[in-house]
Amino acid sequence: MEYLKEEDPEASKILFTGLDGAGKTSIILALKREFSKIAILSPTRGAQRRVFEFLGKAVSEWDLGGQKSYRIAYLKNPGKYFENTEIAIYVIDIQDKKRIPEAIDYLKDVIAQFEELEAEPPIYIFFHKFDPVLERSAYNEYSNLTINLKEDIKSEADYKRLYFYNTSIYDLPSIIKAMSEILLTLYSKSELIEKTIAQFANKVKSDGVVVIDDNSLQIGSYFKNDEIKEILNSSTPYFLTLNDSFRAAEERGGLFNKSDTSVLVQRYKKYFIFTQISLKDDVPPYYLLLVKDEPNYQKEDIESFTNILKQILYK
Ligand SMILES: Nc1nc2c(ncn2[C@@H]2O[C@H](COP(=O)(O)OP(=O)(O)O)[C@@H](O)[C@H]2O)c(=O)[nH]1
Ligand SMILES: [Mg+2]
Repeated sequence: MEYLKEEDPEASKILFTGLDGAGKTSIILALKREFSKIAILSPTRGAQRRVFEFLGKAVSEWDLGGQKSYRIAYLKNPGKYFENTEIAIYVIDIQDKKRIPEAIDYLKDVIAQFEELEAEPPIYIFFHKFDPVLERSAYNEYSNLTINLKEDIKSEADYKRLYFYNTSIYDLPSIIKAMSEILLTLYSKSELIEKTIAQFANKVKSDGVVVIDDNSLQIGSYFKNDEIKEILNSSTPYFLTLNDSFRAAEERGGLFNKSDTSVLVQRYKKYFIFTQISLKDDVPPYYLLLVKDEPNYQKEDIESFTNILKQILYK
């Protein structure tokens, strides 16, 4: 993984900001668990600002609020904080009603800084802590709150490129959905799939991964080197044939349990894991083939990878 220099002035960045306590670090940690290997470039050290890398982008996390000095610091030197912002994500804790006016105030501050720099990056506002466990009455209340907030912000901020999401760390798909939609504005779908597969390979310590659709077409792949590429590409037909015979057996009399259609095979002194992944209810399954030096893997890693692909392919 490439490490980006923290203060590289040319690199565009994702500004990830909002009041302290809004939930920014928690969102990053949730993403980190799913994708793993988010490189924290500048660790928390009491500072209000740190930078990490996510799918090839430098993301700069930055707390607003609290000490007045922060506000003064960035007002004095807006370029340092705001320049080269490709995308801004602004997190608002909707459960902390007392601080909502403050959150909107700072948002307007952020927008004013962009205007000062004659920049107009899209701003994605996360109405965060919209937890699925909320009771129905509370759910309706928050639902109305976000609808009203959205209108308030739109009229108060007077900024064209505002987009809104309801998110919660207890509803991981809400975060993955928001992040993949945002990243899809920066990358093409196929680039994002490639980056996600590479990150997954890294997480499960695999030297090569291919994702194949029902027509045996590769929709994305990662190969550590040409040798692995060769091995995987020449093995794919074998696994697809194997899969066909499984299916035939399944149709004949249910030899195999549908929910557990993964196979582990040793070939060329390596372990191949082949599994069917379902990305949408009414479309044929996709297939995942990965090669490793060790036969172990975590089902959960494949599940979360599948969830991410789902969001990218069928949002
Ligand atoms: N209920 C709820 N709490 C959350 C959520 N996300 C974060 N939190 C909590 O909010 C607090 C502040 O979160 P943190 O990530 O440190 O905020 P930051 O200052 O913006 O980085 C922590 O106690 C988190 O556990 C969420 O989606 N729902
Ligand atoms: Mg934080």
